[in-house]
Amino acid sequence: MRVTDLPLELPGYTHVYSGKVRDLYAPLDAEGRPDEERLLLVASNRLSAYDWMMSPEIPDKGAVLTRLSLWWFDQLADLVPNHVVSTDVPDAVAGRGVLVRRLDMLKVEAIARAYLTGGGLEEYREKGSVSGVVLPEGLVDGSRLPEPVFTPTTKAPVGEHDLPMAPDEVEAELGVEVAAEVSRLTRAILARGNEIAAERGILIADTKVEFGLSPDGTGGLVLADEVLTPDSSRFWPAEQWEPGHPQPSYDKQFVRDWLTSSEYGWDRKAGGPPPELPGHVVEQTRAKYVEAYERLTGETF
Ligand code: Q0Z
Repeated sequence: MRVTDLPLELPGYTHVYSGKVRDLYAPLDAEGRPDEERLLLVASNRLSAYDWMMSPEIPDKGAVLTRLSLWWFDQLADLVPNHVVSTDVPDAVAGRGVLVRRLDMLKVEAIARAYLTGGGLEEYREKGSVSGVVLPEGLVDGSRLPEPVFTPTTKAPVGEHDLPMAPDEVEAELGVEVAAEVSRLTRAILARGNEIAAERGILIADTKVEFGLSPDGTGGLVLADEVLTPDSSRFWPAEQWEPGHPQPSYDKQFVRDWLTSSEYGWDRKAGGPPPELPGHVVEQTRAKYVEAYERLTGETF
């Protein structure tokens, strides 16, 4: 986050934390102390590409992704309970803020992969397996896996990269029982997501979800944070899916193409910051987020 982006001053809330593209606030109680049971999760309009924050922001991105997450929570409600309490939030964050139950978050990034690419592809090329799961021979970039594979990572601080966790490391962190449940649920969420999305022209290559537990120690795992959005998942356009090379990104392809095109000719390997996005790229990118929302949910944004 750039130092020029100050958190919002929301009356009745205090800023807790900001990630790259989202912000967390805590409601204040009558005595002005932070509520220990609730958080306000706010999705910003910020966009990152090639590990850089883009400027300007993408209008409506935070609201589109928030509505998409809320819709997915409903689609997944028979698999796992979620942290959502209310969408009654301050006007300044209307549509992109959600009041949630404050949970004890697990210190594991729960990732599942349904298609092979990125770090999973690298591991497969080296070892023929991904996170300890032996895969068939002959898979290439973009291949569909026989079934979703759980590929957890550590939660690294902002700016650092997450590292793969071996199954025994996850068990040491969570206990054998919770580790098995996190794996099962993460794979089930991605499988359900792809059942729904594939009919609507979108493939979800992989996804990252976060789970928490009630601080009172009762009850099982609760699905938190955002779920099955283009920020937490790789969305691919189904009609362009062609294993054997990197797949185009559903949401970020206009940005990537423009940044590396001759029109601007940004050399990302040279290390300098990216240019301001032109209006047409911002508008095309906004349209892709809206299109994903409308295709998946069947609702107008
Ligand atoms: C989520 C994150 C950020 C948004 C903490 N229900 C919950 N209970 C406790 N903690 C969290 C949640 Cl969702 C929690 N994050 C990730 C960071 C903005 C989400 F800056 N961190």
